[in-house]
Amino acid sequence: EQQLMLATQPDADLGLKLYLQPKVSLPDGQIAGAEVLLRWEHPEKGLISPAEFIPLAEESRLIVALDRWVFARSCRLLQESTAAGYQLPRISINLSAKQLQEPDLVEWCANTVKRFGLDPGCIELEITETAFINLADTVLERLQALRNTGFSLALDDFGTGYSSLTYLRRLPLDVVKIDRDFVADLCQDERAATLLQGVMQLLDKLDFSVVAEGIETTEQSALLHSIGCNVGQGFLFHRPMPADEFIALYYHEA
Ligand code: G
Ligand code: G
Ligand code: MN
Ligand code: NA
Repeated sequence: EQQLMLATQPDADLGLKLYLQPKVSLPDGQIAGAEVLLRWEHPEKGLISPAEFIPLAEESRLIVALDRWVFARSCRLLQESTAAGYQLPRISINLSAKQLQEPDLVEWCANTVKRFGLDPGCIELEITETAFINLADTVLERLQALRNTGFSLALDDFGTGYSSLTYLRRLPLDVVKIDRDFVADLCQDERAATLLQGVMQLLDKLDFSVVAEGIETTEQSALLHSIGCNVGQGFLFHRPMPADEFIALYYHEA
């Protein structure tokens, strides 16, 4: 337990690095934010994707410490950037399902942003749909409290869960992220495009901001924009990159 506590300290060197993937406004590509994605620099094997180690960490409470380390590191990045004269756009941080089971989640997040002198409004928390399969009242209250504290909440991987529409009705959300499987099918499959067009109208009526993930082609980008999606993320625009590269890119563009 003590080791878990230590590991959440942002200066602990775990061989882990924060990468940032820009979110851009469609269609002009201006940077509107960034998602923090973890990378593990293994001394022999090189860069290891979180797709390989996050599922393992999720089998135990290690994921709680890992997510909190990412959160604290991200706060430190924002603080240090501001001190160096670089004001970064809003940063999105992934929270795993297990995190929502932690009774001290809200207090910990609020204390951590305060410790770094940050406004919670500069952080968005991304939570994958499948985290809500067992939607307990305590979880709903925790989400509401996070939002009341000032964090934005994003529903990640929208459309892949079992009751996506229920989540839209019940969860206190600001942003919905369209899963990249939808985006991948968009230009080959007319029914996928029609479905997404209807979904976009629905999300617009419910006043959610929408981000499309996994945009790889200009055709996808143009189609998404034509059906009302104003923000996107994907290899077409930028791959995830080290934080210093992101800052250079953002300030070069700004
Ligand atoms: O960056 P990449 O696409 O390889 O990420 C693979 C998976 O790992 C994605 O599902 C992504 O959401 C997840 N992931 C990346 N960084 C983090 C993190 O800091 N915390 C959690 N919980 N998941 C992450
Ligand atoms: O689960 P989550 O949505 O957080 O996953 C983010 C993952 O998606 C990261 O691992 C990131 O590297 C990956 N990703 C980002 N853009 C693209 C893209 O355009 N195509 C594909 N295939 N993956 C992407
Ligand atoms: Mn995500
Ligand atoms: Na996602």
